[in-house]
Amino acid sequence: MLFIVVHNGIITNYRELKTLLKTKGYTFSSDTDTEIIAKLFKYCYEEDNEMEFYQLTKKVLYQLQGSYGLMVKSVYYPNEVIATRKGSPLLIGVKSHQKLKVDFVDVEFINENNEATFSTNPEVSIRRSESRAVLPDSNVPVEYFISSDASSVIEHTKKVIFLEDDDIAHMDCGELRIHRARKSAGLSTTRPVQTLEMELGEIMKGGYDHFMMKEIFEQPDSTFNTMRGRVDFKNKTVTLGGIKDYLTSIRRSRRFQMIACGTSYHSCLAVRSLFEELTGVPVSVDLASDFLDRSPPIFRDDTIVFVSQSGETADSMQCLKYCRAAGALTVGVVNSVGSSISRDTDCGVHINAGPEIGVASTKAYTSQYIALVMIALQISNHVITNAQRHREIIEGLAEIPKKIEKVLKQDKFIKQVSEKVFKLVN
Ligand code: UD2
Ligand code: MG
Repeated sequence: MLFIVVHNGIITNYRELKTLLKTKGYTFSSDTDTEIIAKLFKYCYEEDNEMEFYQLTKKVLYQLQGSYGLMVKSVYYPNEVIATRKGSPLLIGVKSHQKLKVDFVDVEFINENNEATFSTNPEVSIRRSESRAVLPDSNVPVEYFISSDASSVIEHTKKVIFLEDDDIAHMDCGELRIHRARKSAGLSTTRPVQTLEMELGEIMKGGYDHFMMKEIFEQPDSTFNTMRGRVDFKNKTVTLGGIKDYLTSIRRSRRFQMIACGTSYHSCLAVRSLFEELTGVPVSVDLASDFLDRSPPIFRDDTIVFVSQSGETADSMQCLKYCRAAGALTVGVVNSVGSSISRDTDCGVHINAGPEIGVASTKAYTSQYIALVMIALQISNHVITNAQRHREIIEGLAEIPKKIEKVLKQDKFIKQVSEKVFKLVN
């Protein structure tokens, strides 16, 4: 194991790369796209083993297509770690017992013209010594935490650096430097060390054994929070600040396309018939991966709805890029404020369910469903013949938190029933 890789995302040209590496005599022990990354590192290293780790990484990234959050270690570079991203989120938590000397890290541009060559320009050494990096002094160790999500880092440190696409973070004996895989115009040349606002308590398990349990039991609150300030239960109206300026365009659409993955996809399926009933416009629901495979025609007057808890779902992000390029109106339904999908959609609705840590989605699902119902209500509230139906639905929404509470109160009973049922099955 000469190179160790941790990978989140999908390498789309891995078949081509695999074929190439096979012709060079490489063998593979898995069918994963991730394995080709490690092998490609080895291949590039054997071609030229004089390079620094970040230069080698640059060379490898030049070959990769798709999306990745990537961490790499190697026996050839002891005490060094690489963290890099493209299309998948990645951040570095910085923990030190002493106050950090810098509150940002400069991005080091070494080779501005040619992405694939690594000249040893004399300028490099000057730039290096001038640039600000996290440089621990030998007595005060610094720890780094590499993660796709701030919530997993927060129990260790609140100081984080969010990497941008194509950033290569190089940690070497405690020093952290950030390089670029390729030149991109207009991008900031520093990465600030940010302090997370999130409180530890907000994401801790709060008395439950599992986050999933906690999140299931949060639903009376989370569903209410989704509607808070948006549904006027007295006057039976809905106002979504996030889409109200786009209503004219949305109502002009002859069809809606919903795109999501996993549980979010199911919330789209669940709401589809109500959406069609209220808006009178056909609604298609697609898994992001399926949509990408087909690359179906998208028109300028289509409204495309992207549903994602994290707002970072790689496949959905790719669909978003595709639909934007086609000129369609894009609407996000997202839990994480500031996430990629939230930022890159034209407009949207944050579901405000609070952080969801459990991998199996629970409270995000119920809040997505409610958000989508609210969107359907808002889009169709200019149609007078809908008024009575709208009132019924809003009365139904008002009851959801209490009804969930009632069900959850029966958890002991539900457990007893399931224990009995599963015994029968066994
Ligand atoms: C906004 C504020 C909320 C409160 C409220 C007062 C934020 C995040 N929300 O809530 O804190 O001050 O106004 O009326 O500051 N968006 C997208 N894509 C998405 C999701 C959202 O583009 O996937 C946009 C949306 O179009 C809007 C902004 O992000 O411009 C905030 O969306 P929201 O749903 O949080 O908006 P709202 O009015 O409920
Ligand atoms: Mg993978």
